[in-house]
Amino acid sequence: MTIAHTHNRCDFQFLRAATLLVAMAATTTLPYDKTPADDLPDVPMERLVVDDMEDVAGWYNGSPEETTLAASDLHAKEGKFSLEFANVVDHTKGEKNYPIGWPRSGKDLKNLGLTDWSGYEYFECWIYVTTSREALPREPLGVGFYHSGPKRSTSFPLADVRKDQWTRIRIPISKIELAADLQRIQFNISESNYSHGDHVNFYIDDVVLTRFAHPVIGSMAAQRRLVYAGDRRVAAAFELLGNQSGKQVNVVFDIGRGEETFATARGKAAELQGEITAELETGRSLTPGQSWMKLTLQDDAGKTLHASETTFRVIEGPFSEPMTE
Ligand SMILES: [Ca+2]
Ligand SMILES: [Ca+2]
Repeated sequence: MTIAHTHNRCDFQFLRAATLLVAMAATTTLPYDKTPADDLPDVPMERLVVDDMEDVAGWYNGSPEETTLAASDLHAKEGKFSLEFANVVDHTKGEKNYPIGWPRSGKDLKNLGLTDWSGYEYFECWIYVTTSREALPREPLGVGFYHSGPKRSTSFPLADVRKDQWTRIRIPISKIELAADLQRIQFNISESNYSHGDHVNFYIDDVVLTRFAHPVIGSMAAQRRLVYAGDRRVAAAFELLGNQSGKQVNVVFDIGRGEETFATARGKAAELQGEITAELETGRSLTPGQSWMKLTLQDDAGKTLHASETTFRVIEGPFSEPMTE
C-alpha cells in the first residue's frame, strides 16, 4: 500500500512538471522587430474593433487583492474612455500559494463571436502607463492569448510600453499559436518584476485586429544569394500579406545591375506565398558583381501596390548551369 501510494505521488508530481513545461513551451518571446505595417504607413488597413473600452464591464479582475479596473477618462486614445488596469504590487497578498504572483485582467472572446482571428494580420492596441517608480522594469506587462483546452496559450512580453506615454502594440497574428481559436485575451504583470508597494497603472485602448486592405510583400529573398554569370535564370521566393482571401494580384519581377535591367518576369499570385523566376533572353548574360532584384505587386490597372528590392551577387563561374540547379 505504501509503495503504491508513493508511486502515485511521483506520477502526480511528474504530471505537474510536465504540465508546467507545456505551459512554458507555449510562451513565445516576441522579438520587437519592426513589422511590415511599420514600414507601410501609407497602405490602408482594415480594422475590426475588439474593444473600444468605452464600456469595460466585460473585463474580469483576476487579482482583486492588487488590482482595480475602471473605465477611465484620464487617458483615452480614442473615444472618451480606456480600460484602467491599476495595480498596487503587494508581495504578501494575493493568491495563497503565489503572493508574488500575476495580477491580471482579461476578457472572454467567445461571447463576442471573435474567436477566429486568422483572417487578420495584426493584433493591435494602445497602452499608456503611469507608475510610482522612476522607470518601468524591463518587462512591465504581458499579454496572453488563450486557446481551447487547458494550458494552451500564447503569451508575449510587452517590453515597448513607456512611462507617461502612449505606445502602439502590434503583434503579428501569425505568431499566435492557434489564430483560429482565440477564447480569451488577458493582460498581466509579474509582481516579481516590481518592488513591494509599487503602483503601476495601465490604460489600454483601441484594441483592434487589422489587415492590409490590399496585398503587400511580407518578405522576398533570392533563392540563391550567389549566382554564376553563366546562369540563365534567377529566382526569388516571396510571401504576401493582405491576401487572406486569395485575391489575384499581378507580380512583376526584375533583375539587374546598376541602371541596367537584365530580365523581367510577369506572373500572378493568388496565394500567401510564391516563387517567380526571371529568365534571360538569348544573347544576354549577367555580369559579375553586386546585382539587384525587385518584386512589384500591381493591380489590374497596372498601378503599383507595393514593391520590394534586395541584392544578390553574380560571380564568374561555369558557363552552363550547375547540375544542382
Ligand atoms: Ca476608448
Ligand atoms: Ca501579490
